[in-house]
Amino acid sequence: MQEDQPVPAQPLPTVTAFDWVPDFARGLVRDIKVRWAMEELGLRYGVEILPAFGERSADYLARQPFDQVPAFSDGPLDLFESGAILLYLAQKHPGLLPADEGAAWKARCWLFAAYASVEPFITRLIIYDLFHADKAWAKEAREPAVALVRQKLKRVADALGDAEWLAGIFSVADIAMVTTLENLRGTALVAEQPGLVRYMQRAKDRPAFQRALDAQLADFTGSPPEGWDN
Ligand SMILES: N[C@@H](CCC(=O)N[C@@H](CS)C(=O)NCC(=O)O)C(=O)O
Repeated sequence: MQEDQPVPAQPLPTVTAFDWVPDFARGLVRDIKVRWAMEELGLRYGVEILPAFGERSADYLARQPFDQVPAFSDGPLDLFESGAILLYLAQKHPGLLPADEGAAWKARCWLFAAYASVEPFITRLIIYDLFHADKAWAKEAREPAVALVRQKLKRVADALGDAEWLAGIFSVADIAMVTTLENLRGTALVAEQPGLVRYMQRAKDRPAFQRALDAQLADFTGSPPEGWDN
């Protein structure tokens, strides 16, 4: 290429997000994890807004086989699963994994722990509370579900101890864990673990988190489906 010719602009990495979600989900939709990581890394990104309801484009399933958000594109690369996207970003750009190899693996372990050892228990409880609270079977099932969430929260709190972050420095493990625990915001369960309350606050006080949250909220410009009663 001749020197006087402008270098073509690279398309920005892009994350998908919804145009509308009900109030209880605002700030929790998983594109926030990707936005937060991008903000921490100081990287610009684009957002592809998808209709939350109705038809999504035919090729979207090829990029996100579960027809969910987020999907992430970086040049020719299409990724799905927010945890994989976090790991991709942390491996591509310095800043969100510790430099020490052992500590970096500890961060990866904690990222997987957020998704595999904590999230399923929280999700079950949230489903009972949000969608089945009036059903007798859910009322019965809630107590053992809460007990399991309490147990997981205690394990995370004990492992964190007095440390600031799960793997030494702030890392993708903390983005994964904090956004997972945030799903309990409608309950008093995190409040039972003062160490976790401080941890969550420390993380959410980061300007990058606030920018990610503001950006997600600002992108909810759509309307609820017809007949929706919030
Ligand atoms: N394990 C996936 C879960 C993705 C997911 O549950 N996305 C939700 C939003 S937070 C979604 O798109 N829900 C709409 C649907 O399932 O139709 C990830 O972490 O990326």
